[in-house]
Amino acid sequence: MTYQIIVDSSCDLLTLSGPSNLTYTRIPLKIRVEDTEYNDTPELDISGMMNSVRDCEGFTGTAAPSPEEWSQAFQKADVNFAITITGSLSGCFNSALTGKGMALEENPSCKIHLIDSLSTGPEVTLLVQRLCSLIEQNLPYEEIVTQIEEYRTHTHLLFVLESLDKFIKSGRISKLQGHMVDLLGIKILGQASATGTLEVLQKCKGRKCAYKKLVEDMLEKGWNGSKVVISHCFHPEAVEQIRKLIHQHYPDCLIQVMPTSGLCSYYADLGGMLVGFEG
Ligand code: X90
Repeated sequence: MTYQIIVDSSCDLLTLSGPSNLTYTRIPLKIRVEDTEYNDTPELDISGMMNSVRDCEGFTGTAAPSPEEWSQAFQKADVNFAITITGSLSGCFNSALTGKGMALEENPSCKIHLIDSLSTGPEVTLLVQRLCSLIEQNLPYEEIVTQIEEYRTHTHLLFVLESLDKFIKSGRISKLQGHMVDLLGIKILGQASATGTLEVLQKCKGRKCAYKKLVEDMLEKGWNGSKVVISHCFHPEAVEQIRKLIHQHYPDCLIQVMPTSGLCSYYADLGGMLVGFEG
């Protein structure tokens, strides 16, 4: 029996080490800067892409993978688990759903469990790693589905962003939510809401305050020192600040750190911090 975990490139995790019958596949979203299209693969020069976005006076935007791309991926294994970025902000989930239908038409015996993460980045990484360990334990398909569905009810995503510019421009948050955030020095502490939208929790004066509030909010959400995943957009110093705060509460807490993918970098922008954890 061959297994596959498929994500879109909103998941920052580039490689996964698991059992030999498990493949990890990441389907790239696209980032458009006027006439140039960047494929969000591990080879993408994210810093170069971000510079061209910054310097662009015309159109920039992103696009989800096509149903065909999902369908082709689904046909590579007997059992597939696919996780997408929140369907409330992206067409990825719908595209994967159509792709699933296409793949099942080709091969009705292949198994596909599709998950709308209602989130992105590090929370998806947590789901991937949990799926990997469930597959490693040789559990039956139905049991893996039950356990991952249970697990995801207590994972969370918090983030600190310096700008909501891309969300406002692309109409992914309301003008009201985006209101005031471009004031100098204001950092936004937010969360992936229960329905998979961007929810602003607080507007903080300065980074220090935002990171402190972030860790306080983790505790409020029932985090008790279990694994934390941090994705950051070119901001290693902030990772260290958050690491210190986390270790003040739980000195042995395991913290996994990685750079944001092209897609998350585009939206989170320079200095953006995303934190996934179990509540
Ligand atoms: O389909 C597409 O073109 C992709 C659209 C993606 C929009 C959201 C990207 C979020 C990236 C930014 C901070 C976290 C916000 C989480 C809200 C659920 C990361």
